[in-house]
Amino acid sequence: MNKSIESLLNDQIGYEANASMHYLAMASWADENGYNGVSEFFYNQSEEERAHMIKLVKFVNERGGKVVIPALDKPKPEFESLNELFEDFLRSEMFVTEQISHIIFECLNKKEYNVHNFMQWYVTEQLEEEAVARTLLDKLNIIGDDKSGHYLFDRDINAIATSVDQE
Ligand code: OFO
Repeated sequence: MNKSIESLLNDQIGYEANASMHYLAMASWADENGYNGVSEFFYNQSEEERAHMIKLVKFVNERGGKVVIPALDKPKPEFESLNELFEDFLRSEMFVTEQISHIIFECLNKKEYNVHNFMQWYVTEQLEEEAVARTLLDKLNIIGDDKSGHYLFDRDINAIATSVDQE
């Protein structure tokens, strides 16, 4: 495997791992603040990002590359509001999408077509995750400060997320 592509994939392993821990911190904050639906959503998101990380680790190993498991950033422990939580979620997903696009661009430059092919799965995944994050943030912006709206959002979040996933 081309060394610069190997290094980009190792960076990506770190981004997925950081996203997983970031979402775990969000799940825990939501749990602590009585948003059980939101916390369940982020516990699941955290698991998903961990699965994305492991998929990359296995792929690099299968292709004879060298995986270097990175140190993680300390996730933010506190959030002002549900809006801040979901703004961070969308920002995090947009960052990951940018990095994936960069890997794909470099794969074409370096003629690493197998990696290019493998990364298409991540492109599709990111499209879905960004769509879910945008939809949830739009709903929160409509709700504003209305507490009963937050209650219903928390109750319905997993149904909303699943319905976006299936579109
Ligand atoms: Fe949504 O970050 Fe993984 O790919």
